[in-house]
Parts: sequence; structure tokens; C-alpha cells
Amino acid sequence: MWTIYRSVFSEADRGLLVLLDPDRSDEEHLNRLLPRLNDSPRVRAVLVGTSILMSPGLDTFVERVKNKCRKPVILFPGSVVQLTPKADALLYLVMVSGRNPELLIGEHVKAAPLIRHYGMEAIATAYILVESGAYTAVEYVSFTRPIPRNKPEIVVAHALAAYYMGMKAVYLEGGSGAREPVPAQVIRAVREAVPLPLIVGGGLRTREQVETAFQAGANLAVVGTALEEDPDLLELL
Ligand code: 1GP
Repeated sequence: MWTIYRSVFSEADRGLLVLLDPDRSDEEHLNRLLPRLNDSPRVRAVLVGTSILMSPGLDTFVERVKNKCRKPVILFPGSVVQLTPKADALLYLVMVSGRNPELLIGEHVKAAPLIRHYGMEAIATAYILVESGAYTAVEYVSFTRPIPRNKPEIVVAHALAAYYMGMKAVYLEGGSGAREPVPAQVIRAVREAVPLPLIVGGGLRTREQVETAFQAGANLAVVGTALEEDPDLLELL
């Protein structure tokens, strides 16, 4: 147990998580992107997930990813329908920034027997949505409001609560395709208050933005949309 957590999540280190949306990753895209991940020491793991899964065959998708890429594959599920035993681990996301009971405990109860059956590593992760300058899919689908981006102290209170509850990581999320990434001052405030691996994602498109997140204290930076648009960007991140 905790093999993936120990190898991928570290409070003292920095790395990239590459997010694959199964609905937006066709064979050509996988062929262009995945072999490069093997060669990149910065890439720690592949995340697989989306807000609403439109296409069937998640098992097959994860198998295809694993056939082409040696990095661990971690599920980043929008709901319980996005579980598959083919992955190496699961971000057991608790959307602590919202007050939607389904995303605080409901989906988790539905998923728990399957996780047990699969023998899968479930990494309890405080998922905190931060306002990013635009209305995002995750805001709409989750029926939650993001925390204002100019209120780091509110973000800190949520992250601390998750830490005291025993969660194993914090994910600061701007939303896929966010206009503005999570502000450095928010990342820094959480880093100073909470001794947990810190994941930051949403709207990261350039090396400068990724470095800003790392400098502020992120351990893992998630990049999805930018690599969907241009896999060549990986070398520049
Ligand atoms: C979304 O944080 C991830 O959940 C990645 O966002 O698609 O904007 O890179 P992007």
C-alpha cells in the first residue's frame, strides 16, 4: 500500500503530472505524447479523468496508455463511473471547497466497495477550486462555487481542515483551461500552513507559469489542455 503515493507524491520534490482527458486523447495524440513522457524525468505520472466522461471504454483507454508509457497512471475521476482497475492508483478527491455532499462523501461511498475489490491505492486528496477568471466546467458540473482568488486565507482554512482530517495531499485547481492559474500568493499561503504534498493545476501553459507554481511551493504541477493542443510543448515545460 502507498507505493504510488510514496513514489509520486513528495513534499520535498517537484514534478509534472500530465492530464489525459479520455474524450480528447485520440490514438494519434497518444502516439505523439506518451513516448515522450518516458524520456522526461520531470514527468512523475499520468492523470486520467474528466468532468463528464462521454465515451465508453475507460479500461481499454488506460490499457492503451500503459502500453505506450511506463509512468504510473493515476485516476482523476469526475465521478464514480470513472473507476477502472487498470490504473495504478486513484486520487480520492474530496471537493472541500464546495458544500455539495455528493462530492464530500456521496461518490466516495459509492466508490469504496469497488476500490476495495480492485485493491486499488486511493489517495485522499483535498480538492480546492480557486476562482480563475472564467466560469469553468468543474464549477458547473460540481454545483460548487470556487474560492475567490484574492482570499488566500480562506483557501488555507480549507487546506488545514483537510490536513487535520488526515487527507494525504492538497490539489489547488483553477479548472481545466482556466484563464488564470492559481495565484502564487495562494499557493505560498497553503505551502506555509500545510505540510502535505501540494498539487496545482488549471491553466498552466508555459514553463514560466509552472516555475512560478513551483517557486511558490507546489510539488506537482498538472498540465492538460496545453499538451493536448501541442505535445511538443513538453520539452519546454
Ligand atoms: C484540470 O488541473 C487540470 O483539472 C489541468 O488543467 O487542462 O488547464 O491544464 P489544464
